[in-house]
Amino acid sequence: MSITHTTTPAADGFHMPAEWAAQAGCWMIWPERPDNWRLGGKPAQEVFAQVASAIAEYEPVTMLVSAGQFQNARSHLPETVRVIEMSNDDSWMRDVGPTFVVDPAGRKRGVDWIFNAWGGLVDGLYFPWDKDDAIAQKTLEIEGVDRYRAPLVLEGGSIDVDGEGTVIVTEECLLSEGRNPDLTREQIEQHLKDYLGVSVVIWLPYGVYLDETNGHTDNFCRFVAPGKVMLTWTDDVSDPQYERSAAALRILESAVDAQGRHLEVVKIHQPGPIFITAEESAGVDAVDGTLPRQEGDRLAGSYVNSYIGNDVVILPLFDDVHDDAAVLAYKDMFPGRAIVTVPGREILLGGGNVHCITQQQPA
Ligand code: KQY
Repeated sequence: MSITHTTTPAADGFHMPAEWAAQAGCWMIWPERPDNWRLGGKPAQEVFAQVASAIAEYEPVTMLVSAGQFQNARSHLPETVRVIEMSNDDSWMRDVGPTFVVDPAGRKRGVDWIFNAWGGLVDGLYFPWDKDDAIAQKTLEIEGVDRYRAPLVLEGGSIDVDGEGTVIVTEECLLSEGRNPDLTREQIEQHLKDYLGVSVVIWLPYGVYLDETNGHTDNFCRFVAPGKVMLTWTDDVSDPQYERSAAALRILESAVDAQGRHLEVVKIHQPGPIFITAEESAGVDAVDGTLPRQEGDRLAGSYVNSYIGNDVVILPLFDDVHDDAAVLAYKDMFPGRAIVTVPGREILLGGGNVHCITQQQPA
């Protein structure tokens, strides 16, 4: 049974824990949309299966799959991965799944944000999105976890918490015209406090250059420990990413978190820039109303878009000169965890990466 509460998590004593806190498992959705994933999703399915299998070595994984893809997904996934049929519009569990919150007694509830495909009819990435908007509620029903329906258009990739009272967001995303045009910045901030159980909101101006999510922070800047963040960086001052990262750095260096700490910032040099090839572009179905994937388009590649699981971090790599430095930085940031690398390019071609396709459920 899952009850929907009309109060807020903060009022009930709940907060969103950090991703590095102990987890009960991880949720994903099987990719298949041919106007987003090239070749009917076949190359992406191989990588999603690789990510699921890697995480399943460390914690339970559930893969949500449309009816038509159930047998195909089942045959690609190890038996350690639970496969459940659930209709969907695409495969971004970070953004459509529930944000789990916990209280000091160890109880768990889930926040079900309004989902409108990253900008609705203004600059959303597909229409309709009703199946995706129902996924958080269905997930909570399956788990028997109580729910809050938040009065805010928001995706899980646009927030990052330290579990100790602080959240990072970007203005580019949360103040975008396609999400909550009738809410002021102060009203949005209050909703974040009420539904995430935080007291400090750190607003960065932008995310990664040309990120189709309007600059999700999970592709740009994330907590890796209390008082410590990683930030996508470039040393190339002529790259449009440079000013975005430099502006964030200035804010992070003067920020004070909810516990009164100044933040340590670890710069992770971006890969690439990475561009869509002619072959990759040709493999995506052209459909009116969805984002075209054209040859030469720059992709928002980032090493920050990883998954922190129990005893493990799943890190996307890009066959890039900056891969080795990213691996070293992760080993340093997460000394107690295995760093398992996966090929990031196929997921990036769909518009996100490992963090965007996963959603942790706290223990
Ligand atoms: O960054 C994310 N959290 C999701 C990316 C979605 C891209 C949709 N094409």
